[in-house]
Amino acid sequence: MRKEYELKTKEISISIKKIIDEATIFDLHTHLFPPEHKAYYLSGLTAILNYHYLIAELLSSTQISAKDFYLLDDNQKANLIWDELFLKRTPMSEACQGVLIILSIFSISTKGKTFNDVNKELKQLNFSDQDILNKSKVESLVMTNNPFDDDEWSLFKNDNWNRKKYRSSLRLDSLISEFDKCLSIAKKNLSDEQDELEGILDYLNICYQKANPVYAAISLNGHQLERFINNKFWSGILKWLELKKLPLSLMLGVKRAVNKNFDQAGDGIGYVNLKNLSELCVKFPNNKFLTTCLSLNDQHELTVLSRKHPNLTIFGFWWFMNQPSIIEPVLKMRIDLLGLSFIPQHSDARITDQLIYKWFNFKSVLKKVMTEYYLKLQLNNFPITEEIIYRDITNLLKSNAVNFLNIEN
Ligand code: HDL
Ligand code: ZN
Repeated sequence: MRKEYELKTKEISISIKKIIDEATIFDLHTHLFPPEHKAYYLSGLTAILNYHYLIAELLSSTQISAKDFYLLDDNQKANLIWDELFLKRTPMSEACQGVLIILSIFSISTKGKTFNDVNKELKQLNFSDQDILNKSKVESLVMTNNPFDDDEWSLFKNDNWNRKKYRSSLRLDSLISEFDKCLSIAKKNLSDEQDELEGILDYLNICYQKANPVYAAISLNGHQLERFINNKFWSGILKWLELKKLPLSLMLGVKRAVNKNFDQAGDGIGYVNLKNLSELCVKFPNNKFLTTCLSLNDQHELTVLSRKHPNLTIFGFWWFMNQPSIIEPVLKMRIDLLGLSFIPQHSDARITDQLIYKWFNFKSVLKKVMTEYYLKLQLNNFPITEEIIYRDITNLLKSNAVNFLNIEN
């Protein structure tokens, strides 16, 4: 039951903590799949330690070569990461502390234990995806679904999984990185006389019917964004998205394969000119753009742009931005400029267990920031009640995203 009266100063932080701890979440962007998609469902300590953030940390802080590392099997890799980053060194980084948060929330102590000791204890708990979603308070999440990866896309051949819990998206990066493969997949489903755009769009229509996505998504570096604006093919895709009332999630400023040897751990940050994003919003006023930037350098301009373009909504602390030390100042900047009308976070989780630590970390920063802002409001004679706090936190962690996507949660 929430307190109806105006909160006293000393009650505000207690109410904020309680309401944020209990708040359920709509996770706007993840790489997760339901357990029924067996080959793609990832959970448990081997998967947790094979996270590419930890691989990058291992390969850049030890003399272990990427070539030798990738010759190992997943258990050997996990063992090595555990020994090097958690036993021989202090697990101080965000990604290492994330592993410790998961284990501590599962009440597993790690003091001097080997990978096998911890792995055995975690396996015995035998948590399901729903157990993990309950612990992290994630009510539903959006997957990253690539319609041009036949094996991954085979998820939509079945109806044995929960489509409200696991929402789908249309990830379109392959249309940039491997266009010919996309065309051959599209043509497999359709007649030959159509032009490339028609062929791709007819295939995407089939995928749309099967997957019922909540948005389309693409990650772009600066050059790709620049070329995106006056490109006939992408104008056609944007026209289709408008007709389908599908927002486009633009994930900007990634530079793929900065270090090719590091495989999935080798991507980095590339320069992006956000004037191009502004031009895109003006040129396509009927398209809705969800946007996040990878570089700290772009955050202020992105937030200001979101005040200028009603069809631009910013979301999340993406990848290298998802560090508690960065989130706090940037979250404050976003609130200063936008109030609470943005989607503050997504997990980007690749292993289901990660939902626990990624949302634990964000909720910790959110408590601190919201307490500071509500106390400021109170000093300005604005009465704070639990009703107000509950409404705001529900919007930030769920309703802003659900309403933007126009879906019932
Ligand atoms: O392109 C993306 O969606 C990124 O999130 C990449 O998947 C990246 O490898 C990642 O996992 N970031 O957290
Ligand atoms: Zn991602």
